[in-house]
Amino acid sequence: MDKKSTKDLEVSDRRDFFKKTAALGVTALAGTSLVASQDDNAIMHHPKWGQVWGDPVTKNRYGMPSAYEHNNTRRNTKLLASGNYRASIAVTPIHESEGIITPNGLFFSRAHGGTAQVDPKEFRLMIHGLVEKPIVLTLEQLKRYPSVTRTHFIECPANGGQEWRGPQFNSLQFAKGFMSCAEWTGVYIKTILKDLGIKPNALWMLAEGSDNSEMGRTVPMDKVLDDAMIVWGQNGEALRPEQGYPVRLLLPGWEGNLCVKWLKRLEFSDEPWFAKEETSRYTALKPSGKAIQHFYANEVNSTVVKPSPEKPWTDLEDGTMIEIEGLAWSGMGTITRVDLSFDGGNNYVEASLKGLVLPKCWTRWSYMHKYKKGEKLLLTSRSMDDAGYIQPTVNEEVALMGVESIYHRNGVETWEVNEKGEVNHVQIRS
Ligand SMILES: Nc1nc2c(c(=O)[nH]1)N[C@H]1C(S)=C(S)[C@@H](COP(=O)(O)O)O[C@H]1N2
Ligand SMILES: [Mo]
Repeated sequence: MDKKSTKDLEVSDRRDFFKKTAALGVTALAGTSLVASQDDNAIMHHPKWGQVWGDPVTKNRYGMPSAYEHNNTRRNTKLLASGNYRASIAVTPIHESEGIITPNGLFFSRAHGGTAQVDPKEFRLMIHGLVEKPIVLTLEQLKRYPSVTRTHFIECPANGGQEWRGPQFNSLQFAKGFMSCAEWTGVYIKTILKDLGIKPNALWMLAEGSDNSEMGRTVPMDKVLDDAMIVWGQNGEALRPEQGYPVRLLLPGWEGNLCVKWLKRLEFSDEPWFAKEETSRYTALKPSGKAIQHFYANEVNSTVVKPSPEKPWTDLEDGTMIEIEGLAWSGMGTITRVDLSFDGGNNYVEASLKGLVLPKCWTRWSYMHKYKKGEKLLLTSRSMDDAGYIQPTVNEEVALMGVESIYHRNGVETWEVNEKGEVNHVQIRS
């Protein structure tokens, strides 16, 4: 073992610290610290939790977050979706998110017929239609196919859809929480089709759920053969019931509604199912009255996470170095760059991408800012992806789509930081 003295460690930690902060583009740190030390004697007290035996290690067979984190929960409101609590949507507290993974208990959840409780022993998946060997699989049989693990977001295409005409929610959770990101484990459908044999005239795949809504969605074959997956693992454990336990469809980057949960049937066909039984696609109405029909991938998007209405700067002291953090994502590819504006989109600086930068995945970004007490800011972020897309301004988006749309809103979002450090959701028409 390396026997460095504490002093050595301190020195090298400090070196690392300055290397890192230099990499973040922070200058003028000499003689100052990121966190100002105040008169605070708390460290002098022997805390009460250290004076008693702790809970037995087996108290929670399935671990729970600290009781002090009780506010970090999904939330729902009757304003969202149908207003029926069973068939509604519970949104993710993005303002509390760390990194790019949403914990399973906080993953957003939308269910048209309530959350089904599927008995895995009774689960069957039927794969039929234009395949050489139609089959009915048990869960165990399905899991014998070679599996892969991939990190992807799922976003309801109605994320932010209440806000075409202007902000409705002074909240990041409600404005952008119809999405989450997880590490999924399952099998590529192309792997199964190699085994079963697909007929050349198969052009569409119908996926159907076994829940009360029997949700059906049709997916074009090129997506099926690209990266469509059937998944059973979510962040290192079985899918949660809210995510479709035991098995759901995952179409990386595409509309969340297509990712059918509690999956029971895949049928391959030479015509789109919605030509027969209409249940299966969302359209986007343009100002001309025409609709875009085949509108599947969630476009390049981003938001500032900290600060946000839920994470204001009211307690920040003048001169504090503060990290502005956000998320960027694109259903078309990998995030290549994120810009941040302090004046509502007139001028931009480039933010740094943090940690893993993966395709069709949340990407964390940050920018270090020296806070001036009383300053007023309009924080706007704008992201780009490797498919060549850039997030539109509000006016660009409205010119194309009008304001009657519900789905696929990805125009830039702005938080106003007022002189007290409070953060409000505003819309800048530029
Ligand atoms: N079987 C079934 N699948 C479903 C739904 C449903 O109601 N039933 N809701 C869809 C919608 S609209 C969305 S946005 C996503 C949400 O996935 P999540 O609940 O895991 O976040 O699931 C989709 N899959
Ligand atoms: Mo959705």
